[in-house]
Parts: sequence; structure tokens; C-alpha cells
Amino acid sequence: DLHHQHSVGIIGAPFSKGQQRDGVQRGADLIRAAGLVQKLKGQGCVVKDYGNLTFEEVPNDEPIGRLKSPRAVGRANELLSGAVQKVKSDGNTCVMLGGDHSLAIGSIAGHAASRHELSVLWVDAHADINTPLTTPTGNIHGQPLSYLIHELHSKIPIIPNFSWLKPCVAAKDIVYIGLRDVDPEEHYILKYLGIKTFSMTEVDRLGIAKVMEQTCDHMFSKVKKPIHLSFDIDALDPSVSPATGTPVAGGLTYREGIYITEHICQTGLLSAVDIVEVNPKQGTTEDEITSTVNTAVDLLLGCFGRVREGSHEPDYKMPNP
Ligand code: Z70
Ligand code: MN
Ligand code: MN
Ligand code: MN
Repeated sequence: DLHHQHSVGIIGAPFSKGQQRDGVQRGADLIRAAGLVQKLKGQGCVVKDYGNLTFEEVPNDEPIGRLKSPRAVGRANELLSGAVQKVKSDGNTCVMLGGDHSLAIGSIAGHAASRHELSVLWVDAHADINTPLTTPTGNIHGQPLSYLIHELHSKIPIIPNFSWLKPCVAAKDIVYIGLRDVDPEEHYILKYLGIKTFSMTEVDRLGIAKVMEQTCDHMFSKVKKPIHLSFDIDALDPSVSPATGTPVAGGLTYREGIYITEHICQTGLLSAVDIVEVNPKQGTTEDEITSTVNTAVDLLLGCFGRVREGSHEPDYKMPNP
């Protein structure tokens, strides 16, 4: 169904405490200011903007072991999970604009609460699968998947403000694209759980078209589950999206990023999308900020039916002279 109407529900999540760089909480408003809603409507989508969540200050949020801001991250994600459930129960594909990638905890948990089983496509330079005990930094944006995966449940300690969260994704239902900065402990976890990964090496070897074919073969091996696309803007090369907290050389091109979104749209199974880690304070010029934000918008347009060859209404009639 190439021409069906997409119903899109947008949630802004101005949250930054999953990491330590200020500015990432402004990503959502910048992506809106670049015209996201108008552009989605312009390509035929029905769009509802649910606005930004309000994250209240969590007092006395001391580190627990290495974990930084655990109570704030737990609380923010509980709120986000509820908001995603509402967007889904209204019948929309959910778009979560971050904020940092710790927000995938609430976005995926809320999505999973409204659907039986999900496939998760994680597009990122990083694996974000450290546990609270393997994390080298204590930043929870490097850990969200470990809290969500059934098979890692026994490795996750009890953390205040996380008791609402139950693991909701199977390791076999996760695919990564774009990896190029993976910690040794994370590499062990990926191999131990047998998670499907397309690092930048596989993107180089196969090309993005085969990567997407094999991604969908893996995700749809048995039943067709709804897809959760979690897109960290740092998956793209820093030449395309420099305004992010942890740019890593050798990333996806703009075209490879757009191809991923076009292909996922064509499956007809996209049910929720995160766009995270856009940080205007990490841009050194206005151009760097603009190119990063516009790329985030273009990825979302690709998710919801934009095709580069162009398109037309099925009932279009050419004017006669
Ligand atoms: C490292 C950690 C990370 C983003 C950095 C880095 C994780 N593996 N994610 N930047 N977006 O801290 O766990
Ligand atoms: Mn990343
Ligand atoms: Mn990430
Ligand atoms: Mn479509």
C-alpha cells in the first residue's frame, strides 16, 4: 500500500540526563521548528502533535554505583512510556523526538505495552547495550537495550524509579545497523545473545540495499511484527550530522540513512520511531546545526512515504490545452 495515509502522533521528550552534554534536550523543538509537521501533512500524512513532556527535577539523584541520574532517567521514561501508549491507542504511528537515547527505554516499553511483540531496528554508531554493571561511563544512554531485553533480565540490578519497567524485547527481534564504536563488554553481550548486527563493515561489504533486505528477512523470519525504529542521529557520518554528543568518523551517508527509512516505510509495518541525540550545542556553526536538524526531518519524511523518485495522486489528470 504505497499510497495509504499515515496517521502520525508526535511526542517531544526534552530530556538530557541519560548523558552529560547540555543541549540535547532542545532537539525536539528544533526538529519541529524545521517544519516537520507541515512537511508531513504536505506529503499526505494526518498528524497530531501531542506536545512536549514535562520532566520535573528529581531531587537527591545521587549516582548508584557508576549509574548517573538513575532516578531522573527512570521517572522520565515511566512518563514517556505512558505517553507512547496513549499515542498508540489513538491509532497512530508514534514519533518520539529526543532528547538522548536513554529515552528508548520508555518509548519501546510503551510501544510494547500496546502491541504483542515488536521488532526493534537500532540504527546507531553505538550498541547502547551496556548493563549498569558493565558501563564504562555510567551514562544510561549507553545502556537502554540492556533494560529492555528478556535475556538480560537477571543481569539488571534493582534501581529506584525503574520498578514499572518489565523486559519486553527478545534478542532475536533486534537488528543493528551502523555500529562502529562498541565497548568490549557490549561486543561480548552481542555475541552471547546472538544479536543480528550490520556494522559499518557489513554496510561497506554488502551495500545498504542488501543490508535492508537481510534486515527484513531477519525481522520477518516467522510472523510480521510491528517495527520500532530507534534512530540515533550519530549513526550518520559527522559530515552529515555533526551536531551530536558523540560523533564517530566513518558513518552512514545521508543517502544510506534515507534508504533505510524508505525501505522500512515500504514494509508497511513501521509502528514507532525515535529520533535522538540531536544536540545543537555540539554544532560549531549555524550550518552544522541546520544540516543535522534537516537530516533528522528528512529521515522522518522517508519513514512516512516520501520517495525520491517523486509521486502523484492516483487520480491525477493532466491539463489539456
Ligand atoms: C559508551 C557508553 C554512547 C551515544 C555514546 C558510549 C555510548 N558505549 N551512545 N553516545 N549516543 O557510555 O556506554
Ligand atoms: Mn550513538
Ligand atoms: Mn544511541
Ligand atoms: Mn507506507
